[in-house]
Amino acid sequence: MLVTSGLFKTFANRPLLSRRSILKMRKLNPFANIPTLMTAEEIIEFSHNRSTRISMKSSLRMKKIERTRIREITRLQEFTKQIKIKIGDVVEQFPSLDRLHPFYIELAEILVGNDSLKQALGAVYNCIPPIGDITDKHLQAIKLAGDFKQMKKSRSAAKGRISSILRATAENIDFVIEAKKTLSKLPGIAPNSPTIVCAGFPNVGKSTLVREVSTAEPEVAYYPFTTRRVIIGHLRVDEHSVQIVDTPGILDRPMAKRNKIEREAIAALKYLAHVIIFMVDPSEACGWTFEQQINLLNEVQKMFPMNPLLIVLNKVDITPPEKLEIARKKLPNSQEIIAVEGVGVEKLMRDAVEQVDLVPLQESVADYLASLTDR
Ligand SMILES: Nc1nc2c(ncn2[C@@H]2O[C@H](COP(=O)(O)OP(=O)(O)OP(=O)(O)O)[C@@H](O)[C@H]2O)c(=O)[nH]1
Ligand SMILES: [Mg+2]
Repeated sequence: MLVTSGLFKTFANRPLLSRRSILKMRKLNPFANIPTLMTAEEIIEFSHNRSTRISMKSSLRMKKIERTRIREITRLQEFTKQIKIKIGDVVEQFPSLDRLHPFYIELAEILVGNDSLKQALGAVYNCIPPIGDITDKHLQAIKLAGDFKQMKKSRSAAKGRISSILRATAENIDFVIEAKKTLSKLPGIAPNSPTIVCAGFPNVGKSTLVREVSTAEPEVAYYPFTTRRVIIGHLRVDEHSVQIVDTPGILDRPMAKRNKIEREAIAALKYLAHVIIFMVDPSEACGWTFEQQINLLNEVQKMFPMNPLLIVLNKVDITPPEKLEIARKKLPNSQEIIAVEGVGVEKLMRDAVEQVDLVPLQESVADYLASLTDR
């Protein structure tokens, strides 16, 4: 528990953000707003049900065959209309990848593959013209049909052929649905809030720190690779609303050898970090040596030379004095914390926010607010 008063004590008793506003933050993920999408079979069944339930108005004085003709035409039109709406939903409700925040573009690439996603969306969309053609052709046949049987036959032939087109692209629809499921779990990012990204080897205590200072509740465990995706927490540092990003641990190895989870962490550093907190565990209780952690630190500094970076020695409560001495000598500009007890974390957050150039962020918020009143 926290020993400090003021800023962080408030978090323990009263969360910074209500559940509602946290849900709202999630909505900042463009994939979280996509409505539920139907599979090919669901679309067919839904459209069929709609088409059989449609009521049509026709005069009772009309001949029975003409009333049947109108009914068959209306049913087929309704079937096609619903199919097109639902196919349109799959494609149009998906945010246009090119216009997204680069973090989401990169994550979509890592998690689902942007080319595969675009190809699946394109294939689904390409079903619409042939469906229109089949409908027109069969509507024409119904209009010209001389008896009931022919009318019904044309209507059901059209529905059968349209259903086949849809079934042929079922895999593409499934791909889009899966992609939506995966991407909607990504955190929402407030693009103009100062953002601290916490990185380091697995098991060094990143999630412990993020839990301690923010609204996020990432899992903490004594074993490595606990955090498997990027998690965002929110906190207030004086008058600033700040985001802190917990990342999966990264190992000291070449980029080409990194797995999807590590690449997610790198994407957070690359696209979200205004300031990086690089956490080192000098006790080596994490399972990796101090030297290995230094190598990773050097690599991260090389990858992001423009980013302010704070080095933090965590777990100083269990670090033997001789190891702590070596760490202090090697990293003279580091801060020491005990994340698990909240010791040193308030100063760390203040120092991190101080590193962020807030002026451009504030200006972009001001521009945004001004653009709202201009309308
Ligand atoms: N003694 C001590 N233990 C700590 C401290 N901070 C974290 N730990 C412990 O270290 C272990 C790993 O903590 P996590 O926060 O899960 O580490 P992580 O860096 O998020 O790990 P990954 O998600 O696997 O990358 C847990 O058992 C924590 O309780 C600390 O300051 N002192
Ligand atoms: Mg973690």
